[in-house]
Parts: sequence; C-alpha cells; structure tokens
Amino acid sequence: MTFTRKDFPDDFLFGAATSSYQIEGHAQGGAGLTEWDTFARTPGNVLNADDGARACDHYNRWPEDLDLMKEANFDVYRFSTSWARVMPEGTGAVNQEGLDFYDRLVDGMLERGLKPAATLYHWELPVTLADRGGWRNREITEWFAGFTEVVMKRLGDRVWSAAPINEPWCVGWLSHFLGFHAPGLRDIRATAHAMHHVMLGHGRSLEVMRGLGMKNLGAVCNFEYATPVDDSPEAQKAAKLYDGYYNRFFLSGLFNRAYPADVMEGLGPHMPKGYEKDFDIISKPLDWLGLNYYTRKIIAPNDGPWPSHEEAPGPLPKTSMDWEIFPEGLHAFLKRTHDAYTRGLPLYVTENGMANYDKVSGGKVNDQARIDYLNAHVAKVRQAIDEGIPVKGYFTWSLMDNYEWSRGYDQRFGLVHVDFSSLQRTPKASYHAMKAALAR
Ligand code: IFM
Repeated sequence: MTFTRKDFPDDFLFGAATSSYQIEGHAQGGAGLTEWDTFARTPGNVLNADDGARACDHYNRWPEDLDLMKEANFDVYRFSTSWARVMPEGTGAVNQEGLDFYDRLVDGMLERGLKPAATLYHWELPVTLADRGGWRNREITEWFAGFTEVVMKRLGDRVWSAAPINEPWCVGWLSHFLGFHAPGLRDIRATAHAMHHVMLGHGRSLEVMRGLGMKNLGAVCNFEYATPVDDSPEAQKAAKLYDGYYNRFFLSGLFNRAYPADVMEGLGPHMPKGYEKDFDIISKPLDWLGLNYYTRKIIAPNDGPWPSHEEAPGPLPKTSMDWEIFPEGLHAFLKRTHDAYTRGLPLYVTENGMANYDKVSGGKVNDQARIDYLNAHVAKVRQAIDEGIPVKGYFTWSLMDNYEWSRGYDQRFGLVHVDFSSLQRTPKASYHAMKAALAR
C-alpha cells in the first residue's frame, strides 16, 4: 500500500465489512426464508439462480474469519444481523439459535480486540413480511422496531456502533424502481412508498436503540457520482436529478427534514399520504454518518417518462462489475456531505472496494488492481482529513468474496479469496498489503 496507519490520526479506524446473507449460509441454523431466496429462484433475476443458502458458510467458519480480520490488523468489523435468522416469521417468535449465533460472533470480536460495528438490516426481509407488502407497507416500520428491540436487547451492551439499515437507496430505488434487487418491482408508487418507509424505519429503529441506552448510532447511505454526458442543459439537469434520488434524497431526509424538490417533481404524487409529518422521527440526531462509495455514472437525457434519463458508457478503467474507477467522487461526497448536511458530525467510509476476476495460482492471488484501487481511494480520505473534514474511519468491502446479489458468486470483492466449492479461504495480495499497512 502507499499508506500506513501512521499517515492517519491516532484515533482513525480501519475495518472491513460483510453482510449476513452474503456470507453466512442462510439455509442453516433455523433462519426463515428471505425474499432473496425466492427472488433467486425466479429465472432471470440472479446469475445462475445462485442464492445465499451456503455462501461462505461463515455460520460455521466465523472463528476462522474473525481470525483473518484480527491478523490483518483491522480495528473494526462491520457485520449485519439477519432479520429472517433472528425472527423467521419477521414478527413474533424468536429463533434463539440465530440470536445465540450473533451473541457468539460479537463476543468473538471482543475476544480478538475487534470493535463490533453492527448493521441491523442488510436486506434479508423475511418472506412473510414481503407477503404483507414489505417496505411498501407502513407497518414495516413497527415490525422493524420490534426486530431492533429483540436484537439490541441481546447485543446492544457490547456492540461498538450500530446502524439500522444498509443503503436505503438499494432498498427503495434499486429494488422497487429498477427491479434489480428483491422484490424486483418496477413501479413508481411502490418506490415512493418504500423510499419513505425505509427512512421512517431507520428513525423508529434509532428511537428503540436510544431507548435501550445505546450510544454511537448512525446511518449508512450509498453514493454514486453523476456526471452529465455532455455540456447541454438537458444533460446537466439529468445528472442533477440522478444525484437527487440517489444521493440527496436520503441526506436531505435525515438532516434537512424534507426531500429534494427536484426528486419530488416525480415521486411527489406517489408518496404515502401525510409523509411530511414523519420527519420528526426520520431526522433524529445521529452520532455519525457512514458513506458507501464505489463508482460514478455518466447520465444522458432521454425522451422516456420521468426521470427521463439513462446511463451512458464512460471512458475510465472499470472493475469487473463494469463500474468506472473514479476516486475523486469519494472526496466530493465527503466534502459535500460535511459542508451541506452533517457539518461536523464524524463521517466513516463504511464501504469501498472493487470486484475483480481473481484467480488462485500457486496458493497466491495477485490482485494488484485492487491494491491500486484501495490506495487511490484511501488517498482521497487523507485529502479530506487534511481539509478539515472529520473522517474517522475507512472500511473496505469486503473481508472475503461472497454472494454479490443479482451477480451471484461471479463478482469477487474480497481481500480474501473464497473457493465456493471447497470453501477454502486464501488471502489475496491486497490482504497482505493491508496487513502490512495497518501493522502497529
Ligand atoms: O455487495 C454489496 C453490498 O451488499 C452493499 N454495498 C455494495 C456491495 C457491492 O455491490
């Protein structure tokens, strides 16, 4: 790496992130079916119809995985708790085995000197709740509050930080407007409802955790930089709108008690009635904000219905996800978030990394491209700190290769290679580089 821990303030934290469905092996331990299980079983949704039934078998191999975290000299492990594992029906009965698993996992982190950074929801919606409308149904905000209470009554005394929901844009837009994620809807009314309920669910969950006396609570949003395809006013407007529903919608709700006017031109008529009254709950004070950042998109106007734009190919080098590598975007988001929304609140880069078609050869994985990607993005974090932006930590996605949602097991984001037949873990060159950079 071109950086070491010493280049950062003493209290700056380095971590790696994972999520439950992507690594655990969801068919084990009494977990209920999630909407991803049925989504994956429907032709055309997921590459090779892969699901998370076995994934990395982290459910059994977690001690080895936490050892990998510790041996890489990471400070924090960002993990998530599966709703369907803890409450197979979504409400009511608790699967004690599932709760015990997370209890052991958190203790395992503490025993290894790792800070546990919990995310309550990283998309394992129990099918029973999907049957009742999922995020389209306002009642989900109370179901989610109930899940929060069950999990945090058990773990809340030991986690270092907690956030209710990973990437509200994915829960709302990607899953209900673009249809790329479960439940695979393409409907503007469903989108408007889900976008708002995910915000309200965030707020209710936060209230529950505050009520339990928990500290260090935040939110994790994902960001994509939007570049207009050309200098025309139409292209500028299209890119601004993309930025609006992708990035500003959630920041605005959390910090400005309103959704952006340009986004509401399209979503407004489809919003749940009386949604404006919910901002007291949505905008409860946070202790930090997490930013997940990977890429930018080139946006071109078109004649279609709102939002009347589409993605155009970009010229920059790309990852195997076909995502352009654009570290400048990370700096831009840290700066804008601090200047316009969070104004002094600690920021964390809660996800950043790249997918690459990594292969094991002679027991080694040469992923120099990932090392370059991480160096370039960490340099942007350093730049932001130099400018006085309070960035307090950086997490790479991901500790290990895992289930990449609709891309199945094809896309490898890990610092550790996973052979999905033998489940053998092989640390890649990027893992060894990170370990050396983070040595104390
Ligand atoms: O794998 C995902 C993760 O679940 C959420 N953030 C983006 C990652 C890469 O696509």
